[in-house]
Amino acid sequence: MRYYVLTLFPEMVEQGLKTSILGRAQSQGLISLKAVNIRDFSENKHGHVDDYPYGGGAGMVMQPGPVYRACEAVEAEIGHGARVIYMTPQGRVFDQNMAKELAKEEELIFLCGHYEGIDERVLEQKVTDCVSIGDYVLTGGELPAMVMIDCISRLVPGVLNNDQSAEIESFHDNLLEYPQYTRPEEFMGMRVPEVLLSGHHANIERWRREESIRRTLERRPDLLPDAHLTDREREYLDGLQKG
Ligand code: 6GU
Repeated sequence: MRYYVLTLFPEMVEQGLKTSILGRAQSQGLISLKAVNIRDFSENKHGHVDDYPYGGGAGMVMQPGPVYRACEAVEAEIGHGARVIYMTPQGRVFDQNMAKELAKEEELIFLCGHYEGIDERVLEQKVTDCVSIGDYVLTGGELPAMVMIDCISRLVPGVLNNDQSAEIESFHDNLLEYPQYTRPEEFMGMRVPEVLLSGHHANIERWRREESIRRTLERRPDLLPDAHLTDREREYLDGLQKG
């Protein structure tokens, strides 16, 4: 997967994605990241890329020219069509299913706005997808683009080790993760659940599934209608709901 991020803050994006698993994935060539500074495509002698909004109002608007030229440069480098994802709170809300779809692409171009947004005309010309990461407002699109890159990258083959890869399926199942414990067996008087010390793998598996179901009911009941439950698990859920 090759990511291109059009931004006024390229070092923010590079710095944020060079640590840990994504840093290693870049070193291994499984993913690559190029953060392109939109300011480099200003034709203004001061390097300005924003101006006052026509019609008045607060704040500044990013001009279409620098964004257009930055995007053209990246598209020329890629050499064929690629999706251009504009990060905006007005977009479709990102989720795991969208991540799975986007992980199939060879390249993705992220466009990050600042100030009060980007001139609508270049968005009309270049953007294929408008995406938000949730119903709250951030100062710019960089953190949302980094969130998407993190989420999509862990679906790229080889980025997670085989041990971690099973975890991919957990959200897919529409259930929250079960609780985890490690040593010591007792912490501040609280013991690790006995079943986890039993070595009885079928019982452990069943306990974990039930904890996932309980937790999903408590914290995210909206997920349950699409969860895949066995008949016995459905009875367990009914029992919880009856109290
Ligand atoms: Cl994609 N951008 C901004 N500025 N704020 C957001 C967002 C995006 N998603 C949620 N809030």
